[in-house]
Amino acid sequence: MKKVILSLAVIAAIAFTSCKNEAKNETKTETTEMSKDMAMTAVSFGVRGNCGMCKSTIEKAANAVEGVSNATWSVDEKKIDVSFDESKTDIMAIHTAIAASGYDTENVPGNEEAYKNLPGCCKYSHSMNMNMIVK
Ligand SMILES: [Cu+2]
Repeated sequence: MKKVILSLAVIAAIAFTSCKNEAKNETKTETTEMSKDMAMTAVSFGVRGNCGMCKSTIEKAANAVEGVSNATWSVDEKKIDVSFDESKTDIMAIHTAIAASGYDTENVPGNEEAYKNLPGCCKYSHSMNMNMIVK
């Protein structure tokens, strides 16, 4: 019986220690992300598209702009979240790059030639709503 209690105490001690370590790690990660965010400008704007292939084309176009650190397009929201370094590029350059790949943004219509060359499943409707609110 004593042995059982002892081993329980050991397990509890280990669990407590590992919890403590986890909490420490979380705090560390948060600080790193925060300082990264401060150096970067984050914007969101509407971009039309249909599917996962659109997603990779749109994100590739945005990420190819120098100074863009992260671009994520949401198929449900028809919206892209972009983080970029304002000393290297601006929002218009990102709109233009996405439009050049054939996709309409809320400010720049997609390049027609590029649109024609999109795979059939990606030929989105030009009247599609953007910036959809999704729960
Ligand atoms: Cu597509």
